[in-house]
Amino acid sequence: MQFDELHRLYHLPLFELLKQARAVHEAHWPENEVQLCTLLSIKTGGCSEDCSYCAQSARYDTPVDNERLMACGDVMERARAAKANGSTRFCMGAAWKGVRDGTKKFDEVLDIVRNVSELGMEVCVTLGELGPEEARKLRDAGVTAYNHNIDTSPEHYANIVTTHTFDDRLNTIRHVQGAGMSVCCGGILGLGETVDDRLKMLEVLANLDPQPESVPINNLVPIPGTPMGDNKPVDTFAIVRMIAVTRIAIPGAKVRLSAGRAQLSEEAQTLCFFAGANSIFYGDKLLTTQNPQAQADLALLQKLGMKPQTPFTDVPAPASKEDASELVEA
Ligand code: SAM
Ligand code: DTB
Ligand code: SF4
Repeated sequence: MQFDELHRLYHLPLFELLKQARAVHEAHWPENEVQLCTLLSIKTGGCSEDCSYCAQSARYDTPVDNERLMACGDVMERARAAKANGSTRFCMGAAWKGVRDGTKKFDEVLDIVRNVSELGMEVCVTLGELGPEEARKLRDAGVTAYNHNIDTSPEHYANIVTTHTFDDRLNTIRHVQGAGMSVCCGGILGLGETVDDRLKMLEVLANLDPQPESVPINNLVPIPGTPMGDNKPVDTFAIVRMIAVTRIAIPGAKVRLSAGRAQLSEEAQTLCFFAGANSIFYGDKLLTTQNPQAQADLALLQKLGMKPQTPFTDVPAPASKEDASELVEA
């Protein structure tokens, strides 16, 4: 789907847009389920990059303390607790520019992934830039999805980050696809972008081949000390419209209502679910910032008559390597 069509959909009368998004949602996701994902920051702060929204960049004086890579046993404790609380996906984030094969830290991450993947949840990691070899090793260790966001439009990206480029992000996504992992890729609303920037970001996401398996829509959590620390919240209806257009443009994706949910009312979140969001981060903390309390989330889903996604007996396999290499060659 191209920009003009996304623009037309976005600017429909709200109820017409929601009607179309509902129809797509019900055709693809009839179960009325919400995926619960637990996030864990396995290596916090001290990042070399200058992403101007991020609490973990070493360039800004933020409230976050730097922490080394967590020990495997400590990660496993958190992963087991996440599973016991009903999460079906465990997402581990590291504040790195990227990872390189042959380094001690990469071997440690592979070991963590191998252990977590035995628990029977989907395993997602977000470690920054990857090459083809790193991608293959992560897949073999048991990663089901790799999170790497494009965050905003190609045009706005250089206003937000200068230490890597939009094309660098796309290259990593290609390597993830080439290795046969699912791609989790989305962005942030509230970085001083225009609505057209948001739709240009969505155009890139919708034209990835294959389309992303999941699309996190983050709302900026303004972090004191960062260049975006005083940004104003995005209007709720703009968030809802963006989710609805994402649902229509990428019908098979989990659309994850991600960071910034603690700043949204229950009614605003409900509109987001109605528009097509079917995944959330679950648990009291995101990477470094607050998320709604787990009990409050379960109570909200119950009030709405929605169900947490049923835990798996078998974790769904990502696309086979053969399929993926055909896609890359095509
Ligand atoms: N270093 C890795 C990377 O850049 O891909 C992984 C971690 S990074 C924290 C993952 C994503 O979290 C970012 O791409 C961004 O979309 C989101 N994020 C980070 N800080 C945020 C904030 N303050 N508010 C909302 N979303 C944020
Ligand atoms: C994503 O798109 N959002 C998550 C996850 N992928 C790694 C991270 C949100 C971080 C919010 C800010 C923080 O807690 O530091
Ligand atoms: Fe934050 Fe990731 Fe950017 Fe590092 S690369 S500053 S962790 S968003």
